[in-house]
Amino acid sequence: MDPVTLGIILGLVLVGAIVGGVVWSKSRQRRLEDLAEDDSGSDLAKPASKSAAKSDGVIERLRAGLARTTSSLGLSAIFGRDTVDESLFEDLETALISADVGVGATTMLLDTLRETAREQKIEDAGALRQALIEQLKESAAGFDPALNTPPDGGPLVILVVGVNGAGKTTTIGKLAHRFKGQGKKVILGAGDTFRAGAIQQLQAWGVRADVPVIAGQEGGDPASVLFDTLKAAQARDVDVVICDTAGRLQSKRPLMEELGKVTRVVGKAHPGAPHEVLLVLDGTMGQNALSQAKTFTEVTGVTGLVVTKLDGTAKGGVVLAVQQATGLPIKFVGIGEGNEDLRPFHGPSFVEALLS
Ligand SMILES: Nc1nc2c(ncn2[C@@H]2O[C@H](COP(=O)(O)OP(=O)(O)O)[C@@H](O)[C@H]2O)c(=O)[nH]1
Ligand SMILES: [Mg+2]
Repeated sequence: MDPVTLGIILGLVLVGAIVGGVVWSKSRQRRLEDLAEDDSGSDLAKPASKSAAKSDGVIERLRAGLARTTSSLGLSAIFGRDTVDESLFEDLETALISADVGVGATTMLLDTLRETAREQKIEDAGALRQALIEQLKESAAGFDPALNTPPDGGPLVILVVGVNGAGKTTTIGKLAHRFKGQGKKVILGAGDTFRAGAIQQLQAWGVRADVPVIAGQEGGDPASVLFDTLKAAQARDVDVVICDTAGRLQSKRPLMEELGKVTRVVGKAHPGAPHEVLLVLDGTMGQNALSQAKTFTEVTGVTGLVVTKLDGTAKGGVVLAVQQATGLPIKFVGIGEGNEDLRPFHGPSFVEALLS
């Protein structure tokens, strides 16, 4: 065989091996994703026994989603020491602040923890860790993550607000999927008429979750689209209405005022609505999320928080501070981009997943 032919044959063999490898690794990735999907499921839509059997998987998934924050906290090294001394408290302070728990919240946490350590004469680092966990669980337990129920027996109307890119539309898609899995009749309103492609993005989620989307024109009046959505919901005897809105910067007053108008129009179309105004906060923003929360609360009467993208951040510590800082409950957390990657927030389990 001449060297040129040999070269061509070897080349073909090499290309074949590369293509085969890529196809194999893609199909393996798909199988892993399928397994992950199987593992999650919509808890409320499943029979109790099955859901209890799955609860380990759910905590594991939450823990995996929080892995970056957990490793940035580095608590294992801090609490792996032999003694409790001032340097341990100092390192703990640095760790909490770097995971974006915030200076104010960290100081308060540590003051209480020092006091507990003194009172209970805690000398063992493991026991101190447990005391911190208990303290955080206790403060988280004061917030009720349950969704409000409409007093009139009509549809539950949820308005979703937040700055651009926070994860509003994605959260709406996941919520639609979740409610649908619970056997509820859902309708979505494409109230973000501002951002290019926002209507199509919501419509795509509508197709995925198999729920209708009421939409108008890009650049149109969001209040009128949401008015139509509520009228459609009444006509079709829907259980849950979820309204998307355009991302607003908290510093841009007129946009915030427009959000106030949207809220009033929704209330006109259906007295008492919206029953929930969920403020979506991007978990990767850390402490900046807190200032957004404060401004939005002034304008729209936020009833609850959703913290997204906890899977992609080392700043998830903000979750430990945001309820205290705003006085508002976190109702859901986002831990990925898939249908099932929205978890109802349960403070004590969150603390367990993050710190245990
Ligand atoms: N990793 C991750 N990405 C998310 C999550 N929630 C939203 N995203 C992504 O964040 C980006 C912005 O989301 P989008 O819903 O369009 O934000 P909106 O402008 O507030 O509507 C998209 O690429 C989403 O896929 C989450 O919980 N985890
Ligand atoms: Mg959007």
